[in-house]
Amino acid sequence: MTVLGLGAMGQALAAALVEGGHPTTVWNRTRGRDADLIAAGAVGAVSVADAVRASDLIIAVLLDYASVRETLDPVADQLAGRHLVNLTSTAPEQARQLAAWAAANGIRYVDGGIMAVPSMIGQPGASILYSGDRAVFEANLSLLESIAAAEYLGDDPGLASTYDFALLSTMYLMFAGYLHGAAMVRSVGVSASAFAQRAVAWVTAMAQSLPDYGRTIDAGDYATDVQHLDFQKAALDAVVMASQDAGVALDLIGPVKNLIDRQVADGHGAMAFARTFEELR
Ligand code: FVH
Repeated sequence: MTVLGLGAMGQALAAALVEGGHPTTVWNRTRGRDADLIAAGAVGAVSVADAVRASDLIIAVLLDYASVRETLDPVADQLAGRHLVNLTSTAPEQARQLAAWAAANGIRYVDGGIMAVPSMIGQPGASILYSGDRAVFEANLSLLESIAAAEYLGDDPGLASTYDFALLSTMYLMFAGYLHGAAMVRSVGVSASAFAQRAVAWVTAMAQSLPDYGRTIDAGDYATDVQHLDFQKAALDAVVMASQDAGVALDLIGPVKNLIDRQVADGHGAMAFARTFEELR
């Protein structure tokens, strides 16, 4: 197969493929980034057209949608009839546009969302979500499994990217929550490392309630006897006051308080916190 793009992730993917014994051709816009891979057994292509012609399966791991189009548009003819797996992060609608572009050029297309950092590639724990042309996914499954656990989500090429960014949103907000808490306890002399240990235990315990949240949301029934939004409002008011006392900016926690205040003001105070889902759509 061919890997287009030898940034941190492209290098990791190509290295795992070479290590797995797969004949691998690599290409990168800026020359010289293929040296270690060639030393390990990969073939370095001098042009993207040569790289595409070398394999039936092309894996693109470029910066963004624009770089994918800039790289692939000129070689659409050579890509025709081949399998293209795009692991570049793109918004769901951009993934659908790429799939439409591929279909118009006779290219079989699968989009992927990498749920791993480069050091995880080829290791247990790395996973990649795929969507688009199922036959392409299935035909290349054993190869794809050699870089990370592979899961197919469905025909819609935007699905993998939607899941990818939904999980990233969950991750960013979790890290942001930790940063806010670390800033609070710093006001009483606690190190970020010490707080991290407590945060891991607390976040792990709280994450166990996510399936309950999911069931509540899917049922659309937000009635609750415990910890309703009126209760949460009191709690968030206290958190905000404690944050202000600690001299911590409200950029992160403020929007959460606003969401709760809005629902209470609209008469939903007796509902569960999970009702906030409805405010976000
Ligand atoms: N690294 C990570 O942890 C994350 C994990 C989740 C998925 N992302 C996405 O993977 C894509 C590639 O990420 P990366 O880490 O390899 O990114 P860079 O190291 O910055 O390398 C970028 C490569 O893209 C090439 N490139 C940029 N612009 C162009 C262009 N106009 N034409 C052709 N190639 C282009 C760049 O080439 P060069 O600058 O060396 O010439 C690199 O090969 C990305 O979507 C992440 O969001 C990684």
